[in-house]
Amino acid sequence: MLSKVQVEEYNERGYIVVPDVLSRAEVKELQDVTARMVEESRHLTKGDERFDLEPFHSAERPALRRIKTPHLFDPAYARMVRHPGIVACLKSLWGDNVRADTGKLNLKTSGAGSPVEWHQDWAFYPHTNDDLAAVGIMIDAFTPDNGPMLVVPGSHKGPIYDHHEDGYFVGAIDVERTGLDVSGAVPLLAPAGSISIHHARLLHGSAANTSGAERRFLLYQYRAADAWPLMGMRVSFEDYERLIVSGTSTLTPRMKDVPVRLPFPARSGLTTIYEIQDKAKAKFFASAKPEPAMAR
Ligand SMILES: O=C(O)CCC(=O)C(=O)O
Repeated sequence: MLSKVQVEEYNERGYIVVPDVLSRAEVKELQDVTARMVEESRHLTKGDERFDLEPFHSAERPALRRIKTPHLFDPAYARMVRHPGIVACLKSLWGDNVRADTGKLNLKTSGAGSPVEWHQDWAFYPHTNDDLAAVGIMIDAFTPDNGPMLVVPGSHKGPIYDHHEDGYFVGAIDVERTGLDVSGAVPLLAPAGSISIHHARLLHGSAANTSGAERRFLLYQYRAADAWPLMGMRVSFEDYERLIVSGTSTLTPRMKDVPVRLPFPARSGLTTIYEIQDKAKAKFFASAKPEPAMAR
């Protein structure tokens, strides 16, 4: 669980990093299963329901930018959704009643790894109130040069920025056009086995991985059980109720006066943030391709 000081820090800054939530054995298991997944993608030439491939992916150098809904594909990932250390932290923030949403694993392979443009998760999935957060499990150490997540402290209390371009939702903020000030951004740096919790309205993004080390980040989304999705449920009502990880559900959503702009219209056939943001013309972060010498 979080201390009173940690809860205050989260409420004030919109994020918190908690070290040592996972054991070494849990981290090792996640590293191993992830390496196996990358190996399984080796002969793919395009993404599928499990994998979003890096643009430079090849059989010689298999590289994923995302494993989609990893909890559906391996029990080691699934166990993390209800990890007691994680659930205890969320209960400290919102009380007993907590519901999971979905999850993803963002990989940034050494010497490359796609950036994630500045955005607010809330722009993708607004709810009836904003007690929503993403928990990021650091499968590797997050260091200044391996593309750690960057956050703008306190920005969860500010506006929801425009994530549209040319009339379409692109899931990214045009920093220049909107005059967004990201000069106060800080990187979330911590050893493997730590978690970050970031508020759904917090501004965040990440640069390419220019280091020689992997950066793998397993992200699960959670919400207070009385926050209901304005975009509708992605699953059946019965499955939605099964997403409760602590306490009980309710059919009475808690309503809060929160800024909302729905992510419509959306281009069809795009599933991951990378595919959606690829369509944005304005880019803040530079992409990186692996040096030929780094092929393996
Ligand atoms: O992987 C990262 O650094 C950022 C992740 C993120 O913001 C997302 O996938 O929505």
